[in-house]
Order: sequence, then C-alpha cells, then structure tokens
Amino acid sequence: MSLPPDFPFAHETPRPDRPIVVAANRLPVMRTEGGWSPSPGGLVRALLPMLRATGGTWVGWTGNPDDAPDPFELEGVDLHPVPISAREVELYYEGFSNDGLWPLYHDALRESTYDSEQWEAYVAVNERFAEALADTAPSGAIVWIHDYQLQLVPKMLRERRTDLVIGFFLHIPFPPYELFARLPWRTEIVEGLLGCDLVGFQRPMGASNFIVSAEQLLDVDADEDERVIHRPTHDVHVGVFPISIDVGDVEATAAGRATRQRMSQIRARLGDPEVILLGVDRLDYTKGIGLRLRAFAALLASGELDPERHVLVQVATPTREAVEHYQDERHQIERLVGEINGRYSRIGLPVIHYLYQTLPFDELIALYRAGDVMLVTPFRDGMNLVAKEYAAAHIDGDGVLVLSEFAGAADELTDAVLVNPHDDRALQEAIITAVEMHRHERRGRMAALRDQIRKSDVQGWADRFLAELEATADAAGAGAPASSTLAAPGAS
Ligand code: GDG
Repeated sequence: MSLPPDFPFAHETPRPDRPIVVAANRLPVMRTEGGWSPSPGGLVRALLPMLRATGGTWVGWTGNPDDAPDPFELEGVDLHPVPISAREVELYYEGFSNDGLWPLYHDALRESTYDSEQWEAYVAVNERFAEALADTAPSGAIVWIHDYQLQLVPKMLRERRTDLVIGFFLHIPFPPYELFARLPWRTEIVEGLLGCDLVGFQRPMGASNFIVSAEQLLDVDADEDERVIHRPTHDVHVGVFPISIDVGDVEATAAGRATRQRMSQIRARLGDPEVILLGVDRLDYTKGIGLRLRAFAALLASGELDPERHVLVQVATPTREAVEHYQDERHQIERLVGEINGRYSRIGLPVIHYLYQTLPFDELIALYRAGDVMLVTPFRDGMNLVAKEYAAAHIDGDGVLVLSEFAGAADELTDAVLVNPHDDRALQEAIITAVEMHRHERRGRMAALRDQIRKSDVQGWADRFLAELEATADAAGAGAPASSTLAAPGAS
C-alpha cells in the first residue's frame, strides 16, 4: 500500500542502497555550444543529484532524430543515448504516444489515432529501451521507468533481467476503463506495466483505474484496498505519488534582486494595471487556454472586468508542433487572442499579452511574481506544476490561484479557488472571486498553499517512490542475482 501523503520527505527518507537506473523518453540534457548541459525542469533537478550520489545511470533519447552518441558522463552521471530515427519520431513519438495515448489518457478530449504501423514503432522503440537497460543496469539495480512513451518496457525488461527491481511512474492520468478499453492494444499496455514491482500514479483515481483495467483485461488477482496485483511470478504494488517542484530553487530565484526588478519592470510595461491575470502553459488542448480566454472576454463584455484595470498575460510554450491537433489548437487560440485584442485593446495597451515562446526560467519566475491572479484551468492534467510554481514564487504571501478541479494539483491545493472549467459561468465567477478577493483572504489562502507545497518537494517525491520500491523488493526477497541465464548485465 502507498505511504500516506504526509510521509516524511527528502532528507528524512533513506536513499536506496542499490544502484539506480532511470529511463525516460528524453535524456536530461540539451546540446549546447560547449557540449551538453542539464535540461531545465524539476524532474531533472531531483533525479540528477540522486543518481550522482548513487553512481547512477540515465537511459534516454537525445531529442535529435538519428542521433546516437556513445554513452558519456555528465556531472558524475552515466548517460546512455537510445537512438530513434526520424521515421520513428513520427510514428512512435508524434504518432502513437502523442496522437494516440495522450488524447485517450486525457478524457479523450480529442480523437485518438490508432494505427498499427505506429504501434509497431512503439513496440520497437520500447524493445530498444529494454535492451539498453538490460545491457547497462548493474546486478540487482533499481530501474525507474518514466511515462506513457515507455509502458511496455517493464515487461520486456523483466523478461531479460529477473534480478532487477522495476518501478514505473506515469506523469499523466490513467483513464477510466470505459475509455482505456478503446485502445486496440490495451491488454499489451497493461501487461507491459505489470512487469513492474511498483507502478506509481499522480492521483488515487489513476491507481484505481489501472487496477480495474488489469482486472477487466487479464482476470488478475488484485487487492484493491491494499493496491497489490498478484502475478504468478511477482506482486505488482500500485501507489500514489503526487509529483512536486524544486521549492527551494523557485523561492531562491523569486527572492533575487534581479527578479524583483524585472517584476516591477513587467508591471510598468503592462501599463501598471490594477490586476495582472496570468496563464502559463505548453500550448496543449488539455490545458484549457481557449476556455480561459473566452471567460476573460465574456467578463470584459459584461463590464465585470475593465481593460483599463485588468490585463491578461498568456505564455503558450510551443510544443508538438508536428501534430495536427496542436496546430489546430494554436490557430484557434491565436484567432481568439486577435479577436479579443481587436475589440478591447487601446493603442500601446493590448488587453491580452500573448507570448508563443519558451521563456527563460528567471523570466517565468518574474512573471509569476508579477501575476496577481494565476489561471490554471486544464480540462484534465496529471498534476500541473505551474500551479505549484506560482504559489512557491509568491514569497510576498499574496496572489490568488484559480485552479481546475481536473488538475492533479487540486487534491493538495485545496486553498486555491477551485473551479470546474467546463462550466463557463463558474469559471467567470471564479475569476471575479479571485480578482475581487479581499487582501486578508488572499494572504490566508496563499499561506496555506505555500505550507502545503513546502511539505512535499520533488526531491521528497523521488525519495519516497524509491524507498517504497526498494521496500517492496526487499519484502519479496528480490535482489539476488537471478538463477536464470539472463542475470548479468550485458548477458542479453
Ligand atoms: C506533464 C503532465 C505533470 C512552461 N512554459 C515554460 C516553462 N514551462 C515549465 C513550467 C513547468 C513545466 O514546464 C510544465 O509542467 P506541467 O506540470 O504544467 O505540464 P506538462 O508539461 O504537461 O507535464 C503534468 C508533469 O508532467 C510532471 O509530472 O504535472 O500533469 O502533463 O515546470 O514551469 N519553463 C520555461 N519557460 C517556459 O516558457 N523555462
């Protein structure tokens, strides 16, 4: 069973003794002029130091098609590139992962493509990851596999290496069986994940959806209360591990002089409005950007918001630009921004400031600090780290978070203004509640949000997952080199 959410975090959770190998679609690095440097993002910041401390390895793709450099070391961590061809990027990544699984796992918000050529590429790339892991993982190591692109790897790896302890974390929601059942390869996906010792989800709902799917499709023996699925060869534990952010890093950046100055400059550049509303999202149809823009426009039309006093800044980070649903979404949003600005802006003072750009982290934090009301309104989201970053950045103790009930973050951030974004009027009311909220209430809610976020940062999340994974393996007596012929690294 999973540990309670208030389980002691970070430094209080002992690190596993075994070597750790992480597998994710992407390696945690970007190519720079001088070679490689760590990619930005909380997951990388949480996992790299831990891998360094345990002499660990990361297996993944460089992000460039047909790019297969030899394994190399970065800051004490071994990186093993897995090559993916341009055609496989189209079929496995843009196709099966992002045009098949992604919409299906997000409430089927868009039609999924189910294409057997894409599926075959998904299988082939998952095989390649399993091979790379089987070749590199030291005997008895913990292997932690991440996300929907690699759901077949646990089973493929267990077939090759019975000595390993295998964990998987799904960063996005796991859908209810009624939706999951649409997937032509639903049984293969569930069997893939059942190769794990521990499968982790963001929310309790994801964990129970997965157990129900396993029961429906494979007639497994499952204990739903204890969250264990019994297999002939091993037990599969299912847990809930809400991911978080590097709170210290966000707070430190937010407290810097440069950030304070930039925040004042941003306010001035926006024409010193009374209230700055803010949205920060990858430009993804799951994030509810259009819906938020329409709510803003309706409030301007009704006079409840005033373009002279209220402005909206929307950062929409480019993402998956080759996938048609994303191109459509971008066109719709940009048309809406144009329409609303055309109607309500004044010379030199647009009512919506729209940035289709990836901003530097410091600039993002300055924007969070400048934002009086943060709008996080996804139709469905595994967690949503932007909501947590906004609260962590508000070291001034002020600011209001409007948060969709359909984001995983809503389970923890109950002091946000929670809203059902499918309900137009409710969303408009939530925005007005946030804009008009009395300072005393704003500060009370923000203090509660910040307390909650500080209780669980990303390092604690990783430590807790790994501690539970190791505990399940120890309980099962795993870790001795396997008696089969496939035990040793490189043997497969
Ligand atoms: C998936 C799940 C889950 C955004 N724009 C810029 C920028 N960002 C950063 C944010 C934040 C991250 O990207 C986005 O994280 P989210 O959690 O909001 O969303 P997804 O990308 O969909 O992530 C999600 C997450 O995995 C983790 O498990 O929470 O539910 O969908 O950190 O700050 N960063 C910079 N410039 C930008 O313009 N530097």
